[in-house]
Amino acid sequence: MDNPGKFYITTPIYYVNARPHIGHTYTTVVCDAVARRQRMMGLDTWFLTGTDEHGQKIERSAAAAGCSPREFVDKIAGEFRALWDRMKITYDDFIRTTEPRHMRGVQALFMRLQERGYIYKGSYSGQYCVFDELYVDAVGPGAPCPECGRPTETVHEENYFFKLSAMEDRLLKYYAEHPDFIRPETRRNEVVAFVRSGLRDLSVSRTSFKWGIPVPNDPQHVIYVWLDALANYMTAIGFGSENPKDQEKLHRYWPADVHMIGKEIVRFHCVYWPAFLLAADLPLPKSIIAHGWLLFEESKMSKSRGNIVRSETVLDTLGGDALRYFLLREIVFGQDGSFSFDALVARFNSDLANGLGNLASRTLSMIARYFDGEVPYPSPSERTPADEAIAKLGEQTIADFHAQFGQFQFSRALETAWALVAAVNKYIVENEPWAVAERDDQDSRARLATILYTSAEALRIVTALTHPVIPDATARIWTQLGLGEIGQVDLRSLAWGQLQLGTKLGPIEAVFPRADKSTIERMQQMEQQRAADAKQEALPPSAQPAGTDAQPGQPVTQAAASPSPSAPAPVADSKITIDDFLKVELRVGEIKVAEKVKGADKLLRMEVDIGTEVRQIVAGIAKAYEPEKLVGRKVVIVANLQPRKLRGLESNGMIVAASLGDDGQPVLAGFLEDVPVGAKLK
Ligand code: ME8
Repeated sequence: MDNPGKFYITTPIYYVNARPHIGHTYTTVVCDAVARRQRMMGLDTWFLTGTDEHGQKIERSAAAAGCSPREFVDKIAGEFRALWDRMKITYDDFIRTTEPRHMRGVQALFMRLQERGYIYKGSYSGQYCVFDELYVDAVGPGAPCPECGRPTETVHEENYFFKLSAMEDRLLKYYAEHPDFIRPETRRNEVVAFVRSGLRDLSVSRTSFKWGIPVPNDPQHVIYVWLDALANYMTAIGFGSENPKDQEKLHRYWPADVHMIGKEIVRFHCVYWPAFLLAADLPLPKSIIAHGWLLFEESKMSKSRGNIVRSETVLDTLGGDALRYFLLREIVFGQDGSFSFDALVARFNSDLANGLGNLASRTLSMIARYFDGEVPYPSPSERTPADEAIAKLGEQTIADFHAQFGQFQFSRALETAWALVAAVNKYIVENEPWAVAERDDQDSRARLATILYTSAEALRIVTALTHPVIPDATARIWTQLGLGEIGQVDLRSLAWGQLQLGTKLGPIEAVFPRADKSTIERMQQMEQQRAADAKQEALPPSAQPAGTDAQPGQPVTQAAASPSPSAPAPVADSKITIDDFLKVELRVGEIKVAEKVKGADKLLRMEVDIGTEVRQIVAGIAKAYEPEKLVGRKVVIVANLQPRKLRGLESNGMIVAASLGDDGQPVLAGFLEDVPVGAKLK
């Protein structure tokens, strides 16, 4: 029996023959945003991701890399997991198909199909595509695969077969009775047409390689990778385990609510997987949602085409929220969409820095300035049509955003939220709170309170709604609004007017500093460097620098460690690559305000103009510099440091100084020539 209060969502499990790129990140971020929102809608949510580690393709990749399949899969699976952790993907479980819990579950499923008479032994002669892990209708040695165009291999194998041909009618009936099973509609139509055209039995075992799960009682054969891989959605939540806790979990979450996939694996998920489940008498997932491809340089981003972009490049420059927002806003879900650094930076600046970031910083800083950091009391009787319009739009935004996001129309939902952001930014400009604040009468004060309350309330609503998409920035805006932990918000009861009067704001800081043109260059350089590193790593072991094959525990001698003439020079441990250096953003800033920090005799609090914004920086230079003499001085600052707190004050960057003598006396770095504020150092 399905439990209506739960929500179980899965990503595909990614092959470990390649490192993660933005294409993998896309599906994972979509699922993460959906899972986060479902949790905020009060659902008992389970979010699964993982890695697909068996098969000939992986076996060959490991051999090419000169290591055992086990070492190879451990390394790449670790990279996937580390990336998701770095991106704060809120997966509840990470399944690897080489784990015992999975292997046991796959064997249980195989036996269940066998017991029910759906698996028989036969033999196969024909063409096989290793890339797609698929027997294909192609004739003759080396004939191109009809799916991907790569040359196929001729195989003659004794195999176990699954009676897929017997499932045609049941599948068609199921699709007809469950119109939402495959989404979007275009994919559903393709699948129905494919099944209608007739299904042939499917070979579900291989003897040509060993890196897989043995067929129960016939270990010469390993189980077909797609039967192995698809089963992860159930083995991860306990299928095949006798443990009552696992069984309870299986009961609690299966059937899955959403299998999220890219469109190239529709057939496996929408034909084979339901056929296996129908034959095994197990409940089918509720929906399979296929999205389009992320294109880069006009073709599908994929390792085999060599046109990938690594997520780390964006994380190191603009941050995780920028990438998440871009993917969900720019790409119309379901369709193919292009990734480019230019489009990413343009979106970042227009929507995040100028849109939401600007709304947050101007609203919060005016409340801080004019109302001592407390959410003001709007005048209940004197709402102008402009105030009413924003309140109404706020209510409408909540309703529309819920409906659109609930339908997986992420781009439209974000457009809806940003229409409110734009309307409020316009409302602020038209109502000129800064001018109202100049007038010292009671009516003006009440008007100012209404304008700022209205703006803050709209900001709160957009922040809550978009938290699943841009979790970091929204959590920070939420704290600045003085509202605590954003993850605790119940989105079901979100409504206009809930912002409590008198709420004390938290410390204010910019959430999205504008990116400039050099950001694009930095990202391009990082990608080039990464591609070069990857190339060097992919060299076969004989081409690796000498000395790297010393036995563990044995010292590498000087002679052995020096590179052979043809080998690239190894990077010494103490040196960093240009890539590392490019991560540090150094800028010229001008100190606008400097003052001592109470109770800390070494610290100065400064406000430093860095061209795009004024930053608060706290630095331990009070013993060496009089604050008043620093005002107007140009300094070098590290602009992209994580903010940190010193004596309760947030410091947003670091001032570069030489450190002299044993006590580290600071001497500020500077320039002999005049340099403009905001100039970059490189
Ligand atoms: O197919 N655009 O793994 P895989 C959009 N192991 N999404 C992309 C993408 C792109 N350019 N590139 C990759 C497999 N993806 C099997 C799955 S599931 C039981 C087994 C995403 O590493 C998208 O979700 O080739 C796609 O379906 C998946 O990564 C393919 O990952």
